[in-house]
Amino acid sequence: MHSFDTVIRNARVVTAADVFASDIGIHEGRIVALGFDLPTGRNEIDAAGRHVTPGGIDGHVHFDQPTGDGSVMADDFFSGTASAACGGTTTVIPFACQQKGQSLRAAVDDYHRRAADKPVIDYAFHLIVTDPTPEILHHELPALIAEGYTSFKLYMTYDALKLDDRQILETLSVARREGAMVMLHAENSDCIAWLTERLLAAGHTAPRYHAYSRPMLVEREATHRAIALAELVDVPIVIVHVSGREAVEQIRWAQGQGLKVYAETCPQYLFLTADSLGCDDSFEGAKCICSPPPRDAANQRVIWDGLENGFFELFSSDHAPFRYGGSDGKRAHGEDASFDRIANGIPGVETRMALLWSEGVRTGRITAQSFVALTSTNVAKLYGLYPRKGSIAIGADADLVIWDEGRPFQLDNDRLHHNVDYTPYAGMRLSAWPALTLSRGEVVWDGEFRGRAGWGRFLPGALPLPARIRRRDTELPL
Ligand code: DUC
Ligand code: ZN
Ligand code: ZN
Repeated sequence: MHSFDTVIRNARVVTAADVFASDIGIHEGRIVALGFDLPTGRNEIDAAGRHVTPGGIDGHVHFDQPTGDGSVMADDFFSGTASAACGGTTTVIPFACQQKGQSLRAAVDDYHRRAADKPVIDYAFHLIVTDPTPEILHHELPALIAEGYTSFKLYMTYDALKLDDRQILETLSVARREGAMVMLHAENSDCIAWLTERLLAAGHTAPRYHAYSRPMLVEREATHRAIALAELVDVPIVIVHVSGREAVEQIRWAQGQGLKVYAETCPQYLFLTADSLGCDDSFEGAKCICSPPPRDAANQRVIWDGLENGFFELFSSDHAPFRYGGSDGKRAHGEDASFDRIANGIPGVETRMALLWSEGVRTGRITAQSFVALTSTNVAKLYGLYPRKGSIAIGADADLVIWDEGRPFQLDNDRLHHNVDYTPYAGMRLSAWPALTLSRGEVVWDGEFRGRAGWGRFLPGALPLPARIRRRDTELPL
C-alpha cells in the first residue's frame, strides 16, 4: 500500500516566493507532502534537479467563440486545452461571451455546452458583458457572480461588443457591489473607425495597415478613460493586453496614486512588432493581426522592463486561433480583404510558458519566481482560483511542470498541438520546453500528448480580493 500515487524526486521547486530542493508527494490529485526521503510512491518520477513550477494558468484565451463575421475559431475546448497542456498550462480561463440581446445566463449555458466533455485540463470562465440591460445588471450578473463567474471583460471597441462609458460605469458598479474583477479592453472605438475609413479611402487596405488604424494613442486614451471610470466607481480593474509605453504610463500613474489597476501583457508584445504585419502589401501579415497590434522594438523593451520591475501582474496568451489557410480563418473574406475584415487574433496558448521561460528566465531578465507569479500565482489570486491553483503547496492541486532546459531548438508549428496552421513565433530559437506536465497528478504531456477529453473540470471562482480600488478617506454618498 503506497501513501502516494506519485512522488516527484529531486525537484528544484519554484514558487512565486522561493526556489528550494524537495520531493513532491501526490495523492488523489493533490500535493500532500514536500520534503526529503518520502516513501516510495506507486509512480516515481525523477526530476533530477530540474525546475518544477506550478502549471501555467492562462487567464486570457478564446476557444470556440463565435465571431459573427464569417470567420471561425480553429480551436475548440479539446484542441485548445490539449495545446495548453503540451505547453505547460494546466488551467485556462476562456470567455463566455454574451451576444447583444442574449441573456447572460444563456451565454454561460452555451459555453458550458461547447466545453461539455472536451477539456483535458481544468478551466473557469470569464464572462464578456456586451449588453448590460437592467435585468442583467440587477439580477443575472449578481447571481452569476455568486455562482462562481467572478470576473468579466468589457470592451471599449468592436461594434458587436463595445459598451459606452455610461454602460461601463453601470457594470463596474455591479462589480464593486458584488466584489467581481473586471478586465478592460482599452482602445478608442471612434478613433479606430475614423482612421480605418481614411486608410481604406486612400487605398491602404493591406494587413499592415491594421497597425496604422490602432496607433498607441487610441490605447492610451482608452486606458486613461478606463482608469478614470474605475476610480469614479471605486473598483479595481485589470487592463488586458497592454502593448507599449503610453498605456504603461497611464497605468503607472494610476498605481502611483495608490489605485489598484492591474496590468496584463502577452507574448506578442515582446516578440512581434508592427513589421510582423508586413513591410509590403502581402497577405502574409494577416497571421499577426491582433488587437492592440504589436508596436516597435522600443515598446518591446518597455514591456520587458515592466515584467522585470514588477509592473505587470499577469502574462497571458490572448490565444485567439484562426487558420491562415482554408476559407474560414484569416481568409474568410478572401485574400483581397481589407485589414478591417481580417479576423483579429493570434495563437499562443502552447508557446506562452516556454517563450517566457526561455527568453525571460534563462536570459536572466526575470527570476524563476517572477515567472511563476506572472504565469500562474497572480492569475489564480486575481481570478479567485488560489490556493487550489497557482502554487506548489500542501493541499494544492498537483498541477505541475517539470522543465527541460538548455537544449536549444527551433520552434515550428509542427511541434504544436493547436488546430492552427501556423505560429507567429516560427523560427525562434528557444532553450526550454516542458518535459512533463501534470494535471491533478496525471501526466498530460511527456513529449507526447497523454491527456484525455473530459478530464478537465470546471472551476467556480471565489471572489477575488480586494473589492475596492483604494481605501477612500471619504465615501461617495451613493
Ligand atoms: N481582444 C482580445 O482580447 N482578444 C482577441 C482580439 C481582441 O481584440
Ligand atoms: Zn481584448
Ligand atoms: Zn482576448
